[in-house]
Amino acid sequence: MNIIVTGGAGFIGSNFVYYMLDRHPEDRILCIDCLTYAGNMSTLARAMENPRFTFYKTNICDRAGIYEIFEKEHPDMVVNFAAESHVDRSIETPEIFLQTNILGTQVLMDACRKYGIERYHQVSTDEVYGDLPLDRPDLFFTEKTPIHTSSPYSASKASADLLVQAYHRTYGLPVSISRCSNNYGPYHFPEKLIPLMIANALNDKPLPVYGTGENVRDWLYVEDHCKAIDLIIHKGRVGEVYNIGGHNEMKNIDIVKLICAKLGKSEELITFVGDRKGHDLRYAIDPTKIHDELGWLPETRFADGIDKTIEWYLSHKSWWETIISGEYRNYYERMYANR
Ligand code: NAD
Ligand code: TDX
Repeated sequence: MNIIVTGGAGFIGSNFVYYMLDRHPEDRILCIDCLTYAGNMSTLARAMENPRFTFYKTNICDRAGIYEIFEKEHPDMVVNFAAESHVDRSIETPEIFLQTNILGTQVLMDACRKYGIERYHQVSTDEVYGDLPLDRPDLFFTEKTPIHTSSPYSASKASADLLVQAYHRTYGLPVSISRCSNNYGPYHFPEKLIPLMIANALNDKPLPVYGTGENVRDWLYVEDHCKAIDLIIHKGRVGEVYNIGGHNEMKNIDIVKLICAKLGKSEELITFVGDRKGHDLRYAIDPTKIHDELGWLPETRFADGIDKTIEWYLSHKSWWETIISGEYRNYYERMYANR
């Protein structure tokens, strides 16, 4: 099979590229990524040596460029990871989120319609369901939970999901959608909570916790997410949505304290800063459907996953040090200086 993976130079996309190259020696992986600030060719260095991997530096909004790739490669499947993915940046500059996340999705699906496809898979997020209250631990997001978004990022992802469902109903495009909770693991860009705290702690810099730090996220090791998507594209039902989550809820402040403890750093580095606008309180996924239909369960316990992740950041310092010494410094200054 020829499988297009968009956004493969980013965090989850690159992990998926490596997962698929390892697990499916019969498949070719065609990565499309325009290399925004979040995309990194050094992440794909090992894949570039594999004859079953091809990289296209193309924007998913570039219709002519995307059609050209489809014409040449005759893909059997598309897995769309390409997105602007950081909530804080969406609050600062929403427009690019609407372009890439909604219009880029449309271009990819138009190409699928024009050239034919076995499966178009949209990688979505639990954030499309909005948030849950902190005092109702009995509540979880199911696939039937109404869409109710908070940030420009989540609104753009929800819009894309609706468009994907419309292309299925109207044009019969064979689609599937997965909505996943917060991922962590190797190649996570250091603007997100876990890698930012690891990098700052290692550099003895303040650890900026938004608001009270009581907000809850449901953490999933990235490889478990990749496995779930592999199952959905091969065995999942067309037209369906599958929630993917780890049943692993943690308060932000507890994650940051854990990182301090693991790295032998003082909790005095923790600095409470102004809250994120519209900050979602709690995400928690009910993964019953994907478990019952496809037998998926998360395999990595958080205790093991966080150790592997910290170990990875310790042994790949040049990967993240290169990132945080570049344009990232301006971002960090803008986002945190007067918070
Ligand atoms: P990321 O920001 O690390 O990577 C995004 C990648 O997409 C980058 O390589 C970037 O260069 C590329 N890209 C961005 N705009 C593009 C465009 N217009 N054309 C081509 N390439 C483009 O993101 P991530 O954390 O790996 O997330 C991947 C997907 O998973 C996203 O769709 C996101 O919404 C979803 N998701 C992420 C999480 C999470 O915890 N990170 C959780 C649930 C869902
Ligand atoms: O410096 C920080 N301090 C802090 O307290 C950062 C960067 C984050 N936070 C908080 C905000 C959130 O409550 O940590 C929590 C996690 O924040 P992020 O890592 O930015 O992730 P989140 O906003 O939960 O969104 C992530 O999960 C869902 C991904 O970035 C999305 O792409 C995905 O859809």
